[in-house]
Amino acid sequence: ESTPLITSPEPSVEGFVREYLRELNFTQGTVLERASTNDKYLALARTVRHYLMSRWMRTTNEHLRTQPKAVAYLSAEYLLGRQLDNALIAADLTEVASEALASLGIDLADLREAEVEPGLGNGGLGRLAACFVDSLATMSIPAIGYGIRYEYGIFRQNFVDGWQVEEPDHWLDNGSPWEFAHPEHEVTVSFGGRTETVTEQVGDDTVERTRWVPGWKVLGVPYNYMVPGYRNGCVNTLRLWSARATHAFDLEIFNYGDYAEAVRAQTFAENISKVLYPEDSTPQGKELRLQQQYFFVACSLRDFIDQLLPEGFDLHRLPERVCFQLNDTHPVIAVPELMRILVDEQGFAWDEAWEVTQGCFAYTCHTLLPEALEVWPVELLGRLLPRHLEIIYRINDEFLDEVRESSGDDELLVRRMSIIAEHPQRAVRMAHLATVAATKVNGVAELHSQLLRDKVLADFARLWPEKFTNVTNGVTPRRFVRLANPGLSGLITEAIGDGWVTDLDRLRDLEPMADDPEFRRRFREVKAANKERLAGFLERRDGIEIPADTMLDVMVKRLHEYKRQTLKILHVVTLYDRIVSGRLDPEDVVPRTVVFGAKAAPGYAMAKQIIGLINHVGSVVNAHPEVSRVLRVAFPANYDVTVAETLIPAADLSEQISLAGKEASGTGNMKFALNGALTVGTDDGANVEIRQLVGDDNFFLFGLTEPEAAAVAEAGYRPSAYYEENPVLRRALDLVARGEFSGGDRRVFEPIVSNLLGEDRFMVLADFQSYLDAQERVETAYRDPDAWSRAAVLNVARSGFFSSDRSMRDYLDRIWHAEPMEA
Ligand code: DL6
Repeated sequence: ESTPLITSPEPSVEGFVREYLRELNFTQGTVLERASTNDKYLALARTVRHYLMSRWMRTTNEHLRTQPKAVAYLSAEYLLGRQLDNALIAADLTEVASEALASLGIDLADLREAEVEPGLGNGGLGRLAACFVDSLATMSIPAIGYGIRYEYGIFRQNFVDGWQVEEPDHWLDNGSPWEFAHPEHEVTVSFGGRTETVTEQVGDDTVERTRWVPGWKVLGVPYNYMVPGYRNGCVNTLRLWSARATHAFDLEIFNYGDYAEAVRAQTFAENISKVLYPEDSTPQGKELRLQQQYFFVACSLRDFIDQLLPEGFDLHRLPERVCFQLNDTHPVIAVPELMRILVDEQGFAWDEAWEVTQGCFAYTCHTLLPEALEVWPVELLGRLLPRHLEIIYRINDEFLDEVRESSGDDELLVRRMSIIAEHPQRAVRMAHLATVAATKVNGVAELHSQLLRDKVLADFARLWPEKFTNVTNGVTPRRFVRLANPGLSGLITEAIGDGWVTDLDRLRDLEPMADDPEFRRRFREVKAANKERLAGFLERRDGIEIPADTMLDVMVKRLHEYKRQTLKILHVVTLYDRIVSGRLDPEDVVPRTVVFGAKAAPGYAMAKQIIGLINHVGSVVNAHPEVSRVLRVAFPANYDVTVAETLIPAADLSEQISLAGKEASGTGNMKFALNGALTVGTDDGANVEIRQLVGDDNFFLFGLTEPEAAAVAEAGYRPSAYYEENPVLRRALDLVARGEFSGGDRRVFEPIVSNLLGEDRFMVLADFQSYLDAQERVETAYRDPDAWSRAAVLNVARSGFFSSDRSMRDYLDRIWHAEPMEA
């Protein structure tokens, strides 16, 4: 029985004013006349929380009372974006808050700007996790998100002379009004040490048990965040863990009088949740990263068992109560951790424990690049988590027996499938461990799941075909349409009602509007207003000028060679060259502004070179009197969720140009289509499904297909042949090589040029001509604004499938088998 709840206030303007002033005076400790913008923002955030609080308490209580099957999403990253507006729309409070603030002489828009977004993720994978928890709450699914409360999120990107410079992200500096610390629920996490065998008497039998004798410990303190569903009374929880030194640790050292050592020990422990690793596709053999991974899953499993299950719960039944979804391999160390809890702490027999464990985990793979599949050197894992390594060995032994039995002792197959790699060093293959343990393994788009089955995990798919499934990614329509694009939202709602916000398939009802000239006109008006809003935003933020009336051609995503920002910039160079050399009359060019947004992992030298190239080309293009009349390059630094929300609704053209077979899904591609941009893209990731749905006529396809690219690679790809045979390509590359964009210095971009000519792993040169042809088709189409906007409206109407609500339904049907709670 829980105590009666104090209910949240009913929304009214006067009530809101009262709550707000109370927060400002009593919590923030200031008065309106002297309050800083940050004071006003913090008071507003706390006021909004009041209105969600009783829903949150009620949802939590209901979960504890009814013990439904829950989804526990384990993710090392959540790229949340700003919280204020999302909380306001979820609680249906935007108007009340804005009127209330206006009556106090405050503009809500000014306070929005004061919020620093928590950048607790690198890119698509972390943003996907944030979309998923939003959808789970909106669908009233009992769910909890577990992750890490990094003190420093993804680095802030700056450009100095066009080159990326990273700065720390002090996102907590001004206070974080959306979190609730619960030190009383701290969890102790152990590391290091050794294992030992002890004998125990169980009844008449003497049994041998292994025990872990850890070397050191840290504490995990949970911070809870509300995850409000959209106007449905449900508020789920996101629980992020922060590391603290154990008290015993520093006290002991203090007693010896070594103050400096005590502080060092504390720093050592707290480093675990200090900073987000700024890598998203290349594993780093970093000890601290493995510490982070184990830290957060150990806290989360302990928390789920101790806090969310009733006392005395029979853990044999755990699979009835939870599915732990492993978001990529980062949380996979949870598998041996659960085995350790069941076998070592709960006294389960190995087989019993394995059955429970296999029933509790499911694994999502998010990559196709072999180098992005995480492996941990056995030496490191054994030093940090000796008991877990033993458990992994035993899982592997039993698994390999199964492989031998089913394959007639095919030792080559055994080596390929083993959880332990032998070369170049002994290491644990986390994707293999996840696949062996999981009830289901899914890819994130149809093509990706097929390639997982056929290539990356083919041996496993042959052994267990029924384990493999697909769930195509999705994005939340609340943040990426309703909030980010109020103009389009209003237009849609006026046409088909507001049900689309939680049932995005309803966008189909817009299809007939594509043929209505008046609707198309208003659609164009919305796009134009969004471009104006973007222009103002970039002017204020970066001093970047976006000319009115140009096609907005946008490529925003992490900087990675496989995504091929190089192909886009070579297109820009080609346009520049044609105009400067007089082969193209600027009058014949559709004016366009090419916008880039991309962070490069700090250790990824080639990606940083490409950023330099884009900025240097941009400077030359923008400074050229003739070229800049029809072509501009804009590269605002520090692309993040907040920038995305202003940029995507303004875009005309969405660049999704990875080499086919390399991008697992992409989710930016979905956001653009939903906001009425047309895609120029390869047959890769979710582009395939986008094109199928929006129709060939409304999508600019180019490039090799995955089987074609594989065949080219197989036959021995020679990029220089394309350079030799294509004069347009040759001119573009020669310009870069000759130093046209680097003040005549040929050395500056030499690594890019020689990489493209010598290796070009992602076949930029092979796809170059096809890409130029597609861009010609784009130009032709854009010259007819009415036909373009018809295609854009059809993109919106036919993209409802890409709601993360649909992704959640697919996970529920195919993997989780959990049910929504009664509203
Ligand atoms: O599934 C979310 C997102 C996909 O949309 C991208 O295509 C994919 O590149 C990204 N994967 C990663 C890989 N990280 N690791 N490991 O970020 O996932």
